[in-house]
Amino acid sequence: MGQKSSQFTVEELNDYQDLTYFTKKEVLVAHEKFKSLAPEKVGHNKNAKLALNKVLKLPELAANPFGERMCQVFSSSQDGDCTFEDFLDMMSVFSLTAPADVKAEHVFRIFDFDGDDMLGVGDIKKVIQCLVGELNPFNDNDLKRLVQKIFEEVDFDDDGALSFTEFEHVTDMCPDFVKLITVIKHSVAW
Ligand SMILES: [Ca+2]
Ligand SMILES: [Ca+2]
Repeated sequence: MGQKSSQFTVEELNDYQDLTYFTKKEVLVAHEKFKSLAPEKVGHNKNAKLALNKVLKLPELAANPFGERMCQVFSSSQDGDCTFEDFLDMMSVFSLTAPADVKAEHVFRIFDFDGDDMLGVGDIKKVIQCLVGELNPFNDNDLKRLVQKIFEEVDFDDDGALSFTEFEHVTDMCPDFVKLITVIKHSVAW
């Protein structure tokens, strides 16, 4: 009596703590955020699936140029709709406590728009377009040159696509790319 009731059992919280980079308390904070997006649904089903447009109302995602793409990557139904568990995974991977290599792996998946496990010219163009948004300062030639420059720097085996290993070098060699990744890290970090 008088105690705030949780929608989770102790076992569930222990499991989430083991499976994420969050403490139990942080799991509950994440759930409060998830619930605030659709209290009527999540209030009686803690793991209710929310439509992509609801999830994107989270300020951290709304402000992120890759918000929609991130939801798609973490969505267990692969359409961007997220259950709490999908949402928790996403928040956890981009939290401050998640290791850099885990973040890099997921950034790679987010950038790999066509899902072929390589970052091709088309993927990198989309990444740049997401970043510059509607204020696009590049014409087609600028964009082409920029992509060319990136590939000259980091496509070590000259196969016209970046593998994950090549992508890992990007952060060292090309400061602009570091910025891209930091955008994601910072806007979701909390
Ligand atoms: Ca690809
Ligand atoms: Ca390559």
